[in-house]
Amino acid sequence: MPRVDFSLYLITDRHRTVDHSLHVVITDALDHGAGAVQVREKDLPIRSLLTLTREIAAATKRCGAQCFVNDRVDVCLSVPGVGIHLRSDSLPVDKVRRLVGPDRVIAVSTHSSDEVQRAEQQGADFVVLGPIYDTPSKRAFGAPLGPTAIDSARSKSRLPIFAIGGITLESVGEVMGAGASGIAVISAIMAAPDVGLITRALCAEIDRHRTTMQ
Ligand code: 3NM
Repeated sequence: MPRVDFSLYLITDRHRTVDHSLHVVITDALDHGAGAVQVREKDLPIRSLLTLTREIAAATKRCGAQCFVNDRVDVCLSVPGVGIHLRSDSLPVDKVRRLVGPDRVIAVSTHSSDEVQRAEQQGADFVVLGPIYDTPSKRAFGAPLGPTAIDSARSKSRLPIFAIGGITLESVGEVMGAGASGIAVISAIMAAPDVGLITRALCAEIDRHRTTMQ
């Protein structure tokens, strides 16, 4: 079994949900095809983050999905089986690998093909690359990279690359066509009025474009 066996990576933001609790959104998304969930609740106190990560890890396990925690090696080590998602300026991947051991999956946020290559050399299991499109939370980092950044990173690295930043149902074809292994989303699912419906649609669109590429 490959360490990265999913193509729809859901990232949490409990402030973005509409009409539903975070738990309902996550359960619905997992029931309808999300293959991994990253717990990214930067403003939660550490004990609440630990509790939430435990709950989400139990939900992902029930569905055969994977759970990651954003940047907190201590929380990762406190919850069996949980992976870690590092920022591009977090502790280096090789140092984190020594802390978490060989079995935990390590993901890294990247913003250029150089960063993708560095993550690969240091032993990451996969990267997210972005922002591919405009997304409000990342405007401070300058212009979006555009889908050609995926092509360029793909040609220099064998790591699975997940496109992130403003990904919607309409853009799945373009990023998969550029060589993405999958997509990472916050608002497309978190803020959806019908989480099950959009999750199924995103999975179907990913599959359709994967098939087209083969
Ligand atoms: N990281 P949405 S873009 C958390 O480019 C995050 O590294 C990004 O949210 C990066 O799917 C991003 O709502 C936000 O655009 C993704």
